[in-house]
Amino acid sequence: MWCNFFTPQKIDPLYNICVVLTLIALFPDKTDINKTSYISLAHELLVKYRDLFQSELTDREAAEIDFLKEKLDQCTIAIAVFGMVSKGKTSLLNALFGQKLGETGAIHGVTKGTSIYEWKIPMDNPADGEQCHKLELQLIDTQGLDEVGGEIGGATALETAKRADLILFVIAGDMTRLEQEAIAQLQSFYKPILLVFNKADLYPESDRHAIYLALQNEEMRKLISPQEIVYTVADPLPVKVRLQYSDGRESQEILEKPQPDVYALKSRILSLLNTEGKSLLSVNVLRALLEIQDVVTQRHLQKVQSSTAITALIFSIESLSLLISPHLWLDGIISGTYQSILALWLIGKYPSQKKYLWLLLIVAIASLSGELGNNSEVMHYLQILWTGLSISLLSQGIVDDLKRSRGYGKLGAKKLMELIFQSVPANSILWRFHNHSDQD
Ligand SMILES: Nc1nc2c(ncn2[C@@H]2O[C@H](COP(=O)(O)OP(=O)(O)OP(=O)(O)O)[C@@H](O)[C@H]2O)c(=O)[nH]1
Ligand SMILES: [Mg+2]
Repeated sequence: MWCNFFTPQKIDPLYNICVVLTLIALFPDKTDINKTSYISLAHELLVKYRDLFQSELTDREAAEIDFLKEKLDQCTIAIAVFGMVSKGKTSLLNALFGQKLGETGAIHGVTKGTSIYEWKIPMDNPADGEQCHKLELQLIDTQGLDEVGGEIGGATALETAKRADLILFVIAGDMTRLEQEAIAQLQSFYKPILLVFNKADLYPESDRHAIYLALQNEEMRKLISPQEIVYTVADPLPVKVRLQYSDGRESQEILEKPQPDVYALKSRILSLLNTEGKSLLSVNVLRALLEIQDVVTQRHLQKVQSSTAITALIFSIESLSLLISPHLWLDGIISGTYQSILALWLIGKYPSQKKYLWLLLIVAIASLSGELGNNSEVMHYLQILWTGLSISLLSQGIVDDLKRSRGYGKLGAKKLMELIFQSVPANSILWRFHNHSDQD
């Protein structure tokens, strides 16, 4: 882009140098995406971004990046359990772990706030040298959503939803409007959701089927695909059992509590984590990084725009110096010096744009040496025009690059996310989720 301000006929060798250098600067890094895991690539992006933008990040943003890095280092996947009160969220976690972790009860609002339970799961056939041989699972139990106004509006619920990699939304029958709205809201965080139809023991087979069909109506399909619905019985009601005695005593009816049935959900979670766990983790970390990048870029752009006054001042001084300078060779020195000062100042200010700015410096020096041999009056005015153009192109280039680097380019989280979405198997939850979000 810096070459626009040269005309090939005028300064041939410089034009060529500029084209070659621009191509080198723009040429992408040759990272072999197939040989490096997404986790490592996401990790690399995080670290690079943190190092380059250290001076631009607020304490909160730096801490968030450290948290994301830690998440990748530990291979931690957070699964948050949401739903209205008393749908069996805590019972479900107890059943999944096979032990009593949290209090349950028929009274509404047993769980207050959030509780985190950890679970380490080994991965199937991890490749040699591959990261994440074990995934550390964090299961997060939450307070019933109707306890916090039926919305994911409470600070804790909002934070939990943002941090989750996967959401289990627990219902216990046909869905209410409030539940549908809560799911729609959770979807705005771009997290895959499994719909857990708990308390299945309370419904005879025919009712269960009717509810299942209702969950697949057109409106519901926009929210959740039928493959994402799983039945569970986390804490079954006791059933009557008749005891027959062989010694002739009279038979007796007693109440016996059947075993919970969360097998389908457990195997669904485990297979999902085995096949897509790492992609899920990478995508969510990248999405969080993208959010930070957005905010930082926005702030950065405002600063660049506010530097326009300084740039205009530099241009005016440089033009004035060029106008009053008696010799062309002096013009070369003036313009070379100003361009170099500007480039060096910008390199300190925008370290991420270093490559382009060094390029500008090289071009400034090259232009100086190129002009020493020329001698014409027109060159005087061309110099001023060139200075103005190059400064304006430089500012525009920085703004454009910053905008681009937010999503794509070498520091772009979006580009890597796209690669991950392209690589996940068709019909996986991430694939469905991605295609589903694209349609919205
Ligand atoms: N029949 C039946 N009852 C269940 C099942 N799962 C949970 N329950 C009962 O539902 C009630 C609520 O269960 P909890 O696990 O406390 O529900 P929760 O969603 O965590 O409730 P809060 O923490 O209050 O929001 C308890 O009385 C459980 O015994 C189930 O699969 N079948
Ligand atoms: Mg609970």
